[in-house]
Amino acid sequence: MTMLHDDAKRQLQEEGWCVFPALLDAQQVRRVNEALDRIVEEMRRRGASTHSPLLDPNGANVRVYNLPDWDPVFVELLRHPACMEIAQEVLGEGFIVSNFTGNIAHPGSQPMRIHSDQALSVPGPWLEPWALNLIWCLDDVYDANGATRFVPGSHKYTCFSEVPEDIAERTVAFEAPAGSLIAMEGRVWHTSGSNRTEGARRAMLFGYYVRDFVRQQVNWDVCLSPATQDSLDDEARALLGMGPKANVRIGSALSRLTPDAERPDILSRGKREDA
Ligand SMILES: O=C(O)CCC(=O)C(=O)O
Repeated sequence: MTMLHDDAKRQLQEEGWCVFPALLDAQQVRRVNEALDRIVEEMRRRGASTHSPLLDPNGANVRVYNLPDWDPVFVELLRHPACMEIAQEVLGEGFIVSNFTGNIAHPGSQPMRIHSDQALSVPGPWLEPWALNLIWCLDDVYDANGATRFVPGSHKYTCFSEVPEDIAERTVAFEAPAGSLIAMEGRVWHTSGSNRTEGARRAMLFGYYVRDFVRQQVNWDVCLSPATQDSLDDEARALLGMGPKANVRIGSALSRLTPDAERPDILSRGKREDA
């Protein structure tokens, strides 16, 4: 099955984002939400803070990290066929998961600082998408409950000096029903919204994928418990960029281009010998 029809490809390329509705049915959304609730409950039981003061102005935003370590359902989400297809389309051959986190915005939550994820991971100029956020909506998301807000056209900014001063006023809220996936390439500037409802929760999960030469935000070999690591097959480990080898894909292709037999003589003789 292909998710990516021509219109979606065009929108991703021209606008930097696209909403894919109904990728999870109600039962799947419930299963992921239950797993998320269990994490928050367990964090509270352990006395771990769910407020990230560096990111959010107050504790109405509940942040959860290291999702693949908590429940296999999160690894399934990272490997969802639609995610693989979209990542291949936007990032091309050779992408890995840099991070996977959740942000549950409860009433009273306030926006974080506007940023692009690519600007957080690599220095400019940002000329191509080297990063991609694949965002799972676990509730209906809309302006009033604090849906992620993005700046249309901002994937064209190539450096900080091109970011306009009135960027906050240019933001627009994504709208998507629970079970949707929002694809937003790494150069799109965005922020969390403010949840101005009386009681509507807004839970979203952020799968952050990067080209495989970009250093990941977290080191899964360290963050995942031995039990989780044992549960992963080779494909999942490769997607998480795990194992002893890291940035070797481009190099292996280059060495195949220069077989020993074609090496110039000077290299095998060595300069000193000639002198
Ligand atoms: O929660 C949101 O809507 C945005 C979160 C985000 O951009 C981030 O955590 O970097």
